[in-house]
Amino acid sequence: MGEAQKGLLSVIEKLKGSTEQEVRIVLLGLDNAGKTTLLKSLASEDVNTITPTQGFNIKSVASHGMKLNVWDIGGQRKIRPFWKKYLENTDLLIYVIDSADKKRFEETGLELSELIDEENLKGVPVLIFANKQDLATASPASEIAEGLNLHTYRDREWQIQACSAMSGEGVQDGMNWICNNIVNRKK
Ligand SMILES: Nc1nc2c(ncn2[C@@H]2O[C@H](COP(=O)(O)OP(=O)(O)OP(=O)(O)O)[C@@H](O)[C@H]2O)c(=O)[nH]1
Ligand SMILES: [Mg+2]
Repeated sequence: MGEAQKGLLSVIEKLKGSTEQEVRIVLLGLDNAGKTTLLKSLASEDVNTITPTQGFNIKSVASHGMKLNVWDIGGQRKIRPFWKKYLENTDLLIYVIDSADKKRFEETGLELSELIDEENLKGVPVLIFANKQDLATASPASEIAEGLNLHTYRDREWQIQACSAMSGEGVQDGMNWICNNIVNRKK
């Protein structure tokens, strides 16, 4: 390839890069819900060596021609007060629930309803992953949706998706919803 062609190619590449849509996603949920496992699974990384998140992780994942910048923030009780600091300019919230942790359904529901009321998340679409469906004791997504009163959410798009971050099952279905939703919103 000649120098002129190379130059042209790099200009085209730069233009392509600059038009690529960037999307800011925050990934929240109680500790042990499986947020980091989900993030690693999205990035096709090993999911077997994960430890509790003390601060946050961020990864950029390419999907449907978009660049998804995903912020995974630790869910331990002592870290939750910091969630609010990450919500500005969020395009989408992913909320992860351990579907087998029935003892904490109420707690996770309260945290979600507080987030939904945040000014910075006004009208922001939310995808709820009913995670750990591979466990025999997991509640079905429909039951979790009912417990969370999702049908009362009228000010935003929402979706609940059953998944296993560990096996990857259901994760892509959730990502498809995200990408279709964002594409539709920007039209
Ligand atoms: N069986 C099963 N275990 C899972 C699944 N997803 C995550 N886990 C396990 O749940 C535990 C917690 O996962 P993490 O990804 O660290 O959870 P987290 O939400 O990031 O937790 P914090 O960083 O403390 O907020 C780990 O032992 C994971 O292996 C799943 O789909 N199925
Ligand atoms: Mg984590």
